[in-house]
Amino acid sequence: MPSDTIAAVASGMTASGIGIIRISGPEAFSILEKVFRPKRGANVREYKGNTVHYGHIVRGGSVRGDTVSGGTVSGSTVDGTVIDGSLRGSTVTDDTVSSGTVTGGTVIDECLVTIFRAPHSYTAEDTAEINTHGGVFVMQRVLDTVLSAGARAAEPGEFTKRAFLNGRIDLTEAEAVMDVISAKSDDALVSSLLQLSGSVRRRIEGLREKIMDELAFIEAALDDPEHYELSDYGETMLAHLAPVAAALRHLSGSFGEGHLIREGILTVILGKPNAGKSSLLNALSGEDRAIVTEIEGTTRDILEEQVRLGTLSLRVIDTAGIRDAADRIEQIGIGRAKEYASRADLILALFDAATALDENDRGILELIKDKRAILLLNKSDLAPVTTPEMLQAVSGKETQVLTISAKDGSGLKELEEAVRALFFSGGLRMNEEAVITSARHKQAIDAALASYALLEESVQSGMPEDVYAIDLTDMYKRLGEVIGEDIGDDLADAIFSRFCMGK
Ligand SMILES: Nc1nc2c(ncn2[C@@H]2O[C@H](COP(=O)(O)OP(=O)(O)OP(=O)(O)O)[C@@H](O)[C@H]2O)c(=O)[nH]1
Ligand SMILES: [Mg+2]
Repeated sequence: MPSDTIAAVASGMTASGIGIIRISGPEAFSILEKVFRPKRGANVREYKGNTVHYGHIVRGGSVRGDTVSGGTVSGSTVDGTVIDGSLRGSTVTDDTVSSGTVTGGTVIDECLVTIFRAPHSYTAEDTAEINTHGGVFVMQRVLDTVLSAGARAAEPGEFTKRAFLNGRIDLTEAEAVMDVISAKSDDALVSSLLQLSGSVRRRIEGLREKIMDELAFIEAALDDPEHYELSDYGETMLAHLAPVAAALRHLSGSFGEGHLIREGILTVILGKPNAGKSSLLNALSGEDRAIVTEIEGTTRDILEEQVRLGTLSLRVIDTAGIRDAADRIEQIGIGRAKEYASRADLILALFDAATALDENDRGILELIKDKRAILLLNKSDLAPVTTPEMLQAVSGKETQVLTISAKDGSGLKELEEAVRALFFSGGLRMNEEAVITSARHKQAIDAALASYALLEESVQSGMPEDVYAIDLTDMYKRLGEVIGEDIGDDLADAIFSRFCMGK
């Protein structure tokens, strides 16, 4: 159990309305006492949990054990350090300062302090959250003050790590916290909130219990052969465990989908020059991200944008128009476009309804032959030279052609539905199902399945029963890794260091 007290800015380090400095650990309240002067005198160390207190953060004051009154802090510099400009010259008056309250010192900022008493806090430790004004400079000053009063600067993710080490959350929940913070779409948020609520943990725990039942029975029978009959138990055991293996395969299989939910679908827009690729990127992102002109070959480099399409998240890549270009820079751009296309999850192949299909278009159809692609006929707001039927005929693909206009945004709703059908056919039943989104979870589950395969082999080749126990133990341990049992310190450090500061 951690023994020191840590502090960090828990809100982002950018100018905003409110900044939060979080202090957690056994000394949280005695450190707070040194830096917080409440408006109404009260013993800071004895504040009740789940209460909020108004006052000021001061630096360089001293904690007085006796009661004084009329303590006045003016805006002048007391300990030689600079005071936050907005408070300079103002007067802060404490009518009554009771026992255990800081006196003197420089006012850094006015604030609200929220008190959480162990174990009812995020970390399960004594925690104080100081809400200050959200200026970067002020937050840094308040944090510095807290650190010089005895707290240690927290590592990224250390608050969440403590919640885990103190047993308040398991590892899948801790990882979900990070996913919630970085969720880029509604689906990603729903899946991480589900994980945070323990859906993956409960699923894994249920499966582990069944494995433990078998293990316990075999161990008992080996210990006490007079009372437990083990002969031919192998087949019975496999029959008991078949649903466990099926559930594990299902979980492992959900990773592909989970990964797409979490990272976003890598979507590459391909098309001949002037088809409207950059216009489509702009329409999807709702911003003027890419340069659009009527000049062919406008885009030369790759441009990436995270886009929300309904509840989906896409990483959309705009590329240079594909043609037989003489220009050297354009050639390089086209090379990059092809390279991205080769590793895309999805290609949006864009065709220009206002021009005739040409060799460049045929080249693109050839390029996407074996890829997951949606054919889009753009500029539907103009008089058609190429119709959907003509494109369909040339493509020879079963794929349906969608008509869109990057200019007026028509057809984008249908595009969303097409993407959803392509990737999440049958829909995401996330309310009922645990979806694995972490590569680490998948690895551990696959390792458990490998142990299960060994177990099947042992049974089929008539190995003695004590061999079963080895594979069962291994399965049990591997699944324990998912929820954070039996994980080494290195792994825990690696996981939590991926968190942002202050979480
Ligand atoms: N009317 C109409 N014009 C469009 C539409 N989409 C794009 N355009 C126009 O087509 C021209 C080319 O658009 P871009 O988005 O630059 O095309 P691009 O495919 O990125 O072109 P390159 O970067 O040169 O490969 C611009 O003049 C756009 O305004 C559309 O849906 N309707
Ligand atoms: Mg372009």
